[in-house]
Amino acid sequence: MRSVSIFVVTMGGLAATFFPARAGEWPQFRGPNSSGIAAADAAPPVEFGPSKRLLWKRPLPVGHSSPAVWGDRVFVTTFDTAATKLELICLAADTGAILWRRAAAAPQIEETHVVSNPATASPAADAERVYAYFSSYGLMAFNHAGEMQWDLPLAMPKTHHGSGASPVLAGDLVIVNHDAMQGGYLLAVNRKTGKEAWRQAYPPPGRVESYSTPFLWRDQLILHRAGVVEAYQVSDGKRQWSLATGTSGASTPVAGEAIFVSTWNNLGEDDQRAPLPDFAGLLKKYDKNGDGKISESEFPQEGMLFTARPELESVPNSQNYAAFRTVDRNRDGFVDQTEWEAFRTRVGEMAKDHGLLAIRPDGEKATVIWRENTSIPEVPSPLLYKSRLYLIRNGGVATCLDASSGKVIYRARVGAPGAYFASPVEAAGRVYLASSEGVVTVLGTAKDQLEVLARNALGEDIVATPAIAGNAIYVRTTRNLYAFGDR
Ligand SMILES: [Ca+2]
Ligand SMILES: [Ca+2]
Repeated sequence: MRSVSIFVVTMGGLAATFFPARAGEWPQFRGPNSSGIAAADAAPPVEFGPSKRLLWKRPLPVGHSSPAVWGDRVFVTTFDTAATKLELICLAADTGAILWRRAAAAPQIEETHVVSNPATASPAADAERVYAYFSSYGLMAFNHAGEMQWDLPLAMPKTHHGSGASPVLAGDLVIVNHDAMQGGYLLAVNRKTGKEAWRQAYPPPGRVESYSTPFLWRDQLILHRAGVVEAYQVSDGKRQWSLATGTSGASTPVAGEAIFVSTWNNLGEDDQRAPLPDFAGLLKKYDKNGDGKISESEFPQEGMLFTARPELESVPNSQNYAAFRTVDRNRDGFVDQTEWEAFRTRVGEMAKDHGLLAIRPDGEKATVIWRENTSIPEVPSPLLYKSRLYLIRNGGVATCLDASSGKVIYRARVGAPGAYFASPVEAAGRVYLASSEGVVTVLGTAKDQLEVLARNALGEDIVATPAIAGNAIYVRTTRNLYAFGDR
């Protein structure tokens, strides 16, 4: 235990200096400490594309994970759909040549949401090893030559939509949010040995798994989980504080002086809530036999739209419908006025918790310093750069906020519509935003209004967050991994 306490002291100091990255390193999901902030001397191009500043292009099996970069190596996880094979692939950073590939012997493959994939966890890398995590398999570590260092199979959790969290490095540990509908836990494993350091079970009720990557802040791991933001001590996994809030727990927090979490509720914004008529309006539209209540056959067959994801209408299961049985609480086969108004009230209450929260721990709880409720992304994480927060929402709606006050500096469409799953990243004072339709928009950060420096169309769908190391930006589309930069 002594070595653990020494490590915590060291770690606190390191975290306070924000893990400055050196050139050529993008060690895990969203780079140094999952911040999305590249090394200070990173110099990726502004304008690039399939025929502009292309260093190399490598076809890969699908996967939504981001590349990790360490020195002359790029690591990425993939899923070969036809062969049902999960792999960690190592490529040469200068040529894109595949140096080695190692399969995870998963006994079964997790079911995922249609927009997700069993290879969503980005690898993490350090000078000695690379760590790969698949929810369907567990954790593995290899050295840079591809020799297995250790192997830690984990029972596959039961989830609604599959896993989404990536492993992160914290001191001597690799941390994994191995979440589940029930029985999920936070796991810390020694980097060198693969031995479990601690395992902290998430408190019940679970019901819905979370998808976010833990964020290391001082000596705590900040977790954004379904219905809660909470912190665990790095040294022993003990829960420190928690803040209950209605959120799906998809995006990764960031932190500076305060902690910023993009909590998201599918009823949280005006354009996500279908207008539900009052009971008189409901009767007028659906009460065909005029008995003053709505039978199951009168209720709209497709259900009643009650939450929407604007601009994602073409994505299967992206819109939510209220089923008749959800509203007919007493199961008498009719929706009456009491039930309908109770349903509308429930919807209104569920809508309350939502927004980008700036929070500060306060004993076993946390205080919300400020909250921004509008244009909050569901999946992309916030980016904190020079005391400003950058958010990108579906449709290409960018919001820039003052991190200390929450004041909106600007909110504007960047001109690249469609869904956004990739998180914003920063390098050389520029913010890079990748749309699912394959456009990487580059923003300047020096002005108080939107400044679009480039819109780079790759012509292929993008789900993964780009990685930036040295003078290159690595962009993974659903088919290829691209490296762009000046030779
Ligand atoms: Ca009726
Ligand atoms: Ca009823």
